[in-house]
Amino acid sequence: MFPKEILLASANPHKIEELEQILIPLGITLKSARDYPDGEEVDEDQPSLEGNALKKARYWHQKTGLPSLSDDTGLEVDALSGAPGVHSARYAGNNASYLQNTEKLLREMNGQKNRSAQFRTVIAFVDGKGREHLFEGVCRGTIISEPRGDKGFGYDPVFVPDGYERTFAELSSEEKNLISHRGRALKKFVEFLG
Ligand code: ITT
Repeated sequence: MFPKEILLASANPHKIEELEQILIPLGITLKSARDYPDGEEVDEDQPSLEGNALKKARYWHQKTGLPSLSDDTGLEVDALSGAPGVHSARYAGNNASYLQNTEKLLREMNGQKNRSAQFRTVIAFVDGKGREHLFEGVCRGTIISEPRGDKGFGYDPVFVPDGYERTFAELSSEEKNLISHRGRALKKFVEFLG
């Protein structure tokens, strides 16, 4: 049985949009941190995506009593031993913009022959009874050297998913959701809900 209401424990409007696109058609009412202006920003200080995802979902479940879903995502680049990984949001420093993070990535990748990488999303779900569940989604691809496209967010303009020629930033959100790390993790979550 689908819960009637789920709290999306994210402050990232792009992520919220991608999550809404899949969950709203299931008839689930979605709330987010924006509905609770007194909510605090959860410090993402854990060493893994799993740890940060659980921390965010637990905080919002405790605050609201609602089943709460969070998403922690990292770009894991093979030639950089998995960096920026869990540090993807602040690769170029605290409060770095998407552009600054992407520029740093391209500098680190300068001259690299092996450009393979993956996005990995961990969704944490704390259900109405406080039980915790984790779902993972991976999307493999290649880091290109010149950004292309203006859709999506984050590192999308430099990531070409395997089997495609366009970057994530050149795909519609429907196309991205079908094959993306987040879309795949969400699919497992929806299957779990039954
Ligand atoms: P919340 O924790 O509030 O959900 P956040 O932006 O801090 O939002 P993450 O720590 O999970 O989220 O994201 C890390 C960074 O990874 C994010 O700032 C983007 O730069 C990048 N990122 C996440 N999902 C992405 C996607 O689908 N496409 C491109 N980049 C993405």
